[in-house]
Amino acid sequence: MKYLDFVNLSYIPKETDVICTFYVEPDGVTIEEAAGGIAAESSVGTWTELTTIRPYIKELVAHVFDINGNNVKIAYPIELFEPKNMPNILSSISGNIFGLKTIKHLRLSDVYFPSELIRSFKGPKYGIEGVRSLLRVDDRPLIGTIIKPKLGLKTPDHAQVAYEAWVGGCDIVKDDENLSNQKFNPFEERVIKTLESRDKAQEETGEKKVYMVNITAETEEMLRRAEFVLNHGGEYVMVDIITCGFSALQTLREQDFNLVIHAHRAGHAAFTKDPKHGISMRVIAKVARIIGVDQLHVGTVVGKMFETREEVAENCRALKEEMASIKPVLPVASGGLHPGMVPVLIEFFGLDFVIQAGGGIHGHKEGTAAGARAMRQAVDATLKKISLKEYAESHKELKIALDLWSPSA
Ligand code: RUB
Ligand code: CA
Repeated sequence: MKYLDFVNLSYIPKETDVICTFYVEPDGVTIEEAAGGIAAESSVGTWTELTTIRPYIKELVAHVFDINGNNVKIAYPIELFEPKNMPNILSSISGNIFGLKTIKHLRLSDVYFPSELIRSFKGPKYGIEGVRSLLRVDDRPLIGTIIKPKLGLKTPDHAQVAYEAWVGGCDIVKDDENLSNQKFNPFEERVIKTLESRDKAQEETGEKKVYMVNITAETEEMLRRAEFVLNHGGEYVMVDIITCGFSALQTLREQDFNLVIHAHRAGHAAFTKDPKHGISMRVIAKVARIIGVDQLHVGTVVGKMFETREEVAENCRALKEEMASIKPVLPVASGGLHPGMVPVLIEFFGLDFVIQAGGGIHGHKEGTAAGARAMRQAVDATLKKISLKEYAESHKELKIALDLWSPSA
């Protein structure tokens, strides 16, 4: 079979097919040839005709069934993939094809996964509803903070900053993506001390508080850390899903621990940022959901990160849309957020998301507790449909935050 034999524009995809949408820029060949090359190399073909093709191989051919400008759709028979094996699936649909010489730019922009494949994975254990009932908050976005500075604080200071964030009004405190088990803040001691702060804050405020401790490490060590969290009364773990890898994430999820999994996506932009090349965040979001995270960073619309409104909306849809009856995942907005941005965030995300701010809380002139209070006040004002400016007249923490940071930059 030649590359062009993989182009079949009259093919009607089956419900059981995996369907990929690619953006393709050919280099020195036609779009048909480039698309056929992708379908061939990601299914049963190669650069030359083979003497080893048997008649039954025909059933396993991937079909380019739609070409619209540079956008190409390819349908893959489900038999090409091993269920419950995400690395296997991704090695086909996002593997060697990125290295083909005849393709200048290639982006896997979307994937449709058939129910049968989705159901072979666990999916989220808690999802949006589970997180909401754990936190006992159902009428507003959840408010979280990342302890800052991201690295360097010693354990007692880390636990103290966490305590202040909780009493100020945060529901969630989380570690940053690169805090693990460094000498200045060892993992086990941090879990113990920070959960003590959590208990104290819960008692004083009467509100449910949670600590998302970063367990990112080599897989077996990560499992050990998850158990440590569980045995010390923690309810949440955070994993850097890109640097750990999907297989490690799946191993964690397969344990079925009673732990909510917060997914940080540090490193995703190495392949999601270029609109012409790589893998879209929407695809990462679907993969993470199918494996079984409960919360995932999706971008912010405002703030310090790059994604467009359209991309963030796509990411949210990937987490919430109907998908073989697996639970929807809670989107997390994080990166350069502060209280002045809350109206724009709530308008865009609605109520089901986490507003997560590091600098926008610990950078408050009067400290962490005041920063958390300002964030909570911004949420209260927005839900009461009062402008932040007006609310700030009677809420001094919000006033200080608004004076410090411009409204939606
Ligand atoms: C936010 C922060 C988050 C990143 C991740 O800190 O540390 O880890 O923004 O962003 P701050 P994303 O609130 O001080 O900016 O998940 O969108 O890539
Ligand atoms: Ca961070």
